[in-house]
Amino acid sequence: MRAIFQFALVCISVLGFCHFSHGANKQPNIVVIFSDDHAYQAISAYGDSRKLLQTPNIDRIGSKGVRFDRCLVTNSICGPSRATLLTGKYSHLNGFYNNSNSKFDGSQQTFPKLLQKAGYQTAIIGKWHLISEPTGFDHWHILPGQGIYYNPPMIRNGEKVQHQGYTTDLISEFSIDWLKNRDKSKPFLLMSQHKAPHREWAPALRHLGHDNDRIYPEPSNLFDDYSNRGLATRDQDMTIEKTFTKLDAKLVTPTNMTTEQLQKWNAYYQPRNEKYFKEDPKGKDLVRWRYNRYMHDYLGTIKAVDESVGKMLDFLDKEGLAENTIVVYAADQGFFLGEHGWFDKRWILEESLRTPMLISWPKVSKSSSVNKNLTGLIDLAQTFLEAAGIDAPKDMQGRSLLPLLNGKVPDDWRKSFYYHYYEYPVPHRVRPHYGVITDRFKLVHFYRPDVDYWELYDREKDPNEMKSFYADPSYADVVKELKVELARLRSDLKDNVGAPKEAYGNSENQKKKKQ
Ligand code: SGN
Ligand code: CA
Repeated sequence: MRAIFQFALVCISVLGFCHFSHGANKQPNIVVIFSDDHAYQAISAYGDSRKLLQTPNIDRIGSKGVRFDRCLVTNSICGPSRATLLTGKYSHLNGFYNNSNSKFDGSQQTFPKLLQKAGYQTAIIGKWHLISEPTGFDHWHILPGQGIYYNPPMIRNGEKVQHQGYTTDLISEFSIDWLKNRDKSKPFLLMSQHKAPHREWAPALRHLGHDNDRIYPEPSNLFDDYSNRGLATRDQDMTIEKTFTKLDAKLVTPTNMTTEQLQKWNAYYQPRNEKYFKEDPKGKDLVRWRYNRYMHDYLGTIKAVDESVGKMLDFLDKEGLAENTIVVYAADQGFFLGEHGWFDKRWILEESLRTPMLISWPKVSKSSSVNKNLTGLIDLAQTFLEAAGIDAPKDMQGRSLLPLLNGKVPDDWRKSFYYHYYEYPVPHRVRPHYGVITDRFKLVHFYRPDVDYWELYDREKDPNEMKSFYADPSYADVVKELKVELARLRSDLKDNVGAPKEAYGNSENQKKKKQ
């Protein structure tokens, strides 16, 4: 009798342990690998027609899970997009509108805080860019501001630290070290956030020359003349022709390298720069030269990011963690790789609105699948909470992607998506605009008094978004319907009261920072 009683006690305590601890793998681990300005055109899994580069490791996430083809951002720049990821809310509710004078209110609700409260160990390593100190993380080790590519200073749990090496490699190393030293009895959230491939696109020394001086295929609209669209499109400051600097072109050297690093850097760039000065290209030839330099450098930085993803996936495999770990690869927004003659982002146009997103959770996700629904980074907070068995707070504005991970799209999945960009005029002079996006159309309103007009894009007829159909009478019904839908979204999402003046940034601050 006593033996039976003891046996029952053991069973109860084992069951109890399984129920409450991570031992039973109830709650998944979460690894978010988040890069800065990574265009989907520069991930081989997305199959860009230019075949810009191979990213075998990022592609591995897609082959174990889902490639999201229409993952959109709510406001296509860094800080705002990151604030949306953390809060599951648009800029007008989380208060972070722009990169120039917004400061993240760290006392507000975020998904890392909710996971932490539910027993997760949480860490963020790499680019943060939200001005205030991170909250909701047991461990944080971040780049100040934008961060730099070589020998970066960082801030580790409030303390300044100086590192030697290439930033992408360091972030990768620190991320894996944190995993090695974690408390193994708890599930974890790790946000590993790269600086690359952000401007000024400085590759690792081992990747200089990665493309053997390839001449890259050009996008068909590299020489866009901006006709058939409004003033905002013509009056921006983000062209390869006019805005690209000497630093972008590597005609001057970065300032923060060691002598040894600089030697290797110069061994690659100097002879090529001499050739450039000798040939002294002008007009379209100059744009073409810059475009090729841009592609070499931008794609070069991604090589290190891809290697870093490979190391992380290998580590999870080796530790037996892969099966019950959600791995997300995404960026804070998309990027123009010469389309419309541009670099940078900000616009509601496809290249900057869409961000790459690949998610695997082998225990749940259907392998090698592709999702074409309208999704967003704003959906990730609720996705993680649902995966962890936590009820998402009602004021979050996305929707869990969990059903989509195994191919079940709810009938009432969204058919339209709302976008609102603010920062103006510095940098890049992109006018504030909001709009509604559907599978086929985009209705956009540039709405400030200096420039106030509408545009309509039809991606079926005009996939490169070279023309506004707003004034075309045959689209009158589409415009009418989309205006109703836009008003509905603005009201449902509570963005119909007008933004405060500060939402648009502070150009004086920006100028000072540049000096
Ligand atoms: C810097 C860049 C801009 C870029 C913003 C925002 N200029 O100001 O080109 O648009 O960051 O980027 S730079 O010459 O200083 O690199 S974001 O990714 O942080 O939003
Ligand atoms: Ca960015």
